Amino acid sequence: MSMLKEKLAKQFPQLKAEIGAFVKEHGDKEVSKVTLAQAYGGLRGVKGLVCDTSEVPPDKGLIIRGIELKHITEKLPEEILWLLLTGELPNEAELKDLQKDLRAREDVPQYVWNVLDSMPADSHPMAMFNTAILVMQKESKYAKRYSEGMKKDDYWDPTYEDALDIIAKLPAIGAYVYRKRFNKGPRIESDKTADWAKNYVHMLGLPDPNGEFSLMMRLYLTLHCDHEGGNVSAYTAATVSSALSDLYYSLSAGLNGLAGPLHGLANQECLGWVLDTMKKFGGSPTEEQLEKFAQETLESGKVVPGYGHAVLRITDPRYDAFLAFGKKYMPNDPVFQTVERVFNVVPKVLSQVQKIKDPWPNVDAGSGGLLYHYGLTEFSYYTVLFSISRALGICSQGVVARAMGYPITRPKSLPTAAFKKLVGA
Ligand code: HAX
Repeated sequence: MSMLKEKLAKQFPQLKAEIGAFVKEHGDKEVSKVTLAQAYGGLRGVKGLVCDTSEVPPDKGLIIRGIELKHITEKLPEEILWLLLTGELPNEAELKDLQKDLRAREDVPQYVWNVLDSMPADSHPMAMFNTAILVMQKESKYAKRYSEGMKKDDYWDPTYEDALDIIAKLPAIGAYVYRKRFNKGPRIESDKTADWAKNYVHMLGLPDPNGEFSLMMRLYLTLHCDHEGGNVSAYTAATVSSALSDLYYSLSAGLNGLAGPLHGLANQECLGWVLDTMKKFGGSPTEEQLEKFAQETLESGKVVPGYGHAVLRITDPRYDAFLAFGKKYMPNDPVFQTVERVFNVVPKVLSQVQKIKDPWPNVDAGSGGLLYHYGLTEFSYYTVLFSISRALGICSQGVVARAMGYPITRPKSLPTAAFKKLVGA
């Protein structure tokens, strides 16, 4: 048994008992109220979900298992996966063991390549990526064990196996989606000596002469890993998973949500917006020009992508981490300079619009400029990168939910007439 699985096998029963006792003792206490505006407003701020892998306080941003993001930006994504699942960072032996386990699971079935090859040449990279995950559903160890009959207490075990199987394969799948969709040549075989992020860069086939791009990819795959349980992708995946659908079904469902422009697709839209400003003004625009461009975006009824957030009320620490990386490695890159300048201007513009609750940059405002610098210029691909990272969190949340035996999700809906009656309107 791998060291990670062994650790979880010890932890989970104890945690489940703790949570069981906690809910038994305090189960009737009120934790949240729901106003009519919240019911019609995407349930913003309603505390009705449990997520133990990470939390996002509005004034702090992402905290993974109690550790603020700024303290773990140097970590490998594999270390973050261990942290998400266990609540602790791995020691050297544990990390090596996990990396070895992932490597043993990384081979992708041939039929996945065949399916991707048969998709329309102009498919969106996210549709290709999510199709590849879904088509592998028949590999699910959870689905197989469930159909054979398994005790509820064992559900987490094959879910964990599915999680590791999927995570191990995602870099190769993502890289092939890139090479296929953008005519970059044949598939590149995995480098069995590289870590998860470096191997991904290797399989993308983009130049990385001094290893900087791999460093950036490590950071990218760490920063996007998880963002508590209420965002569209995590919540969707958890809902699908709560029906005891396996992780292949639930992860692809969640990532279909990530493909929306108000969620992960902002990643691609944001760089498009930055490049549009450069095209319009023939190079890196001045702050005055950017201010005008942002105003025009708002006046045309569009959102400024990469800015605003449903939960955060500060500059996203993930954006801060990207900005720091850019300042260190590409301070003179004109696209990066524009990204920086946008940050000096857009919050001021958005602050003047009363209805916008958060004028600050989110994770998507900074990453595109860095990817562009390293030659990953096809920005419709960016959400696939986001997905590979987010799979760490979604899969971890799925394993934990199975281990805790959480039930099927079923909030209550009412028709408008019933709400009118409820509030005496
Ligand atoms: N530009 C223009 N208008 C904005 C805006 C922005 N960046 N951010 C919010 N608003 C508008 C909203 O569209 C909304 O307008 P309506 O009432 O007319 O619909 C109003 O301000 C109130 O919105 P809010 O309460 O401040 O924000 P929400 O919780 O409703 O939405 C969003 C949060 C992230 C969806 C929103 O800020 C947005 O659309 N931002 C731009 C897209 C983006 O960057 N998305 C990525 C978010 C991070 C993420 O999930 N990455 O995956």
